[in-house]
Amino acid sequence: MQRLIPTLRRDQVDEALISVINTLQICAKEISFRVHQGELAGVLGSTLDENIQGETQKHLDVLANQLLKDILLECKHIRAVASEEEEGIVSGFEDGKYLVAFDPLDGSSNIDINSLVGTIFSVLPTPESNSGKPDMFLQPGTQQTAAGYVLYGPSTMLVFTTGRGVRVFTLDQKVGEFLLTDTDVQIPRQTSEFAINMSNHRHWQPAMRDYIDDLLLGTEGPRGRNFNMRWIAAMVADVHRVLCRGGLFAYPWDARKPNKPYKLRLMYEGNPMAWLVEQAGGMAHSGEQRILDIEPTDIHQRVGVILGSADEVSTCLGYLEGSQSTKRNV
Ligand code: AFP
Repeated sequence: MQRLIPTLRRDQVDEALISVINTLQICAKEISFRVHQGELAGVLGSTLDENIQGETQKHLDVLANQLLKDILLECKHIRAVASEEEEGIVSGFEDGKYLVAFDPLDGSSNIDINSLVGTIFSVLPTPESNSGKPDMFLQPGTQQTAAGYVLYGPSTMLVFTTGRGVRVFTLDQKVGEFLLTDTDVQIPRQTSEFAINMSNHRHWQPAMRDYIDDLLLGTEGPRGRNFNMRWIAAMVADVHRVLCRGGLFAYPWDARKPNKPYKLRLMYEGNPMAWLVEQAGGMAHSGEQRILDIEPTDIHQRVGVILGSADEVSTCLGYLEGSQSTKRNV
């Protein structure tokens, strides 16, 4: 089985980017070790703090964030990093070619139940302005040069794209190396499985409720077939399932917080996952536009997400079309 670096060279990836991805895989191994040690590493449980998003921080969130920052900022090709856990950006080498945005431990509420978590990352080119400020990161997802995630599950997997399809590597614990286990992930166009937090049903816009209600009607409804539901409560794991066997994943507009109606973050979750899904033949949409075309205005901005099997995402968008003006009438 092929190792990471030779695969990147075969894909003719730029040497500086290879170095960035190599640094990311070093971080992944460090975090994987601690996640798998669990209680034995003494890092489970919550801190007394909240992160910049107002969410309770877990000890492992803090540790993963620190590891990523410390290791990535040693790489001379990295100009700066932005993390879900940090208010501002952290600068690296002034002439670094790349920026890295990451969610250090997505799904961290799963840590204490020994369930799936992961690290999501997005690599962007340093813009000409090289301002050293957060605005360097405000580039649409179409500008990403690499994006992916590490899933810390029964096995640790590194899944990423550099724009030449989606590659999957599995960490061989015996030799401590990521080995290529899938060269070209493809999401089936059709699916009978969806993932959404159903407890938010009453807060969605009416068109989203109609779409999900029709899925639930199964053979007795307009879709004429039964749909299965899965929810791991970690985007990284739910999207991994979609990449493995298809499905629709959605975290849509929610009426509870009128000025912050979305939960997921564009730079650390929406963009990298959208690019992976598109590279695997799927679709990724905010409910209003293609996620990768969104011009970000803030490194921590949130976004609606509907992604997965192309035909199913199109069907869902068909329900939402023309309903934008009714959003506030839920
Ligand atoms: P945490 O990292 O704080 O656990 O949040 C993960 C997440 O943002 C995303 O990965 C999930 O899709 C979503 O939350 C699940 O949240 P709910 O189950 O509360 O809807």
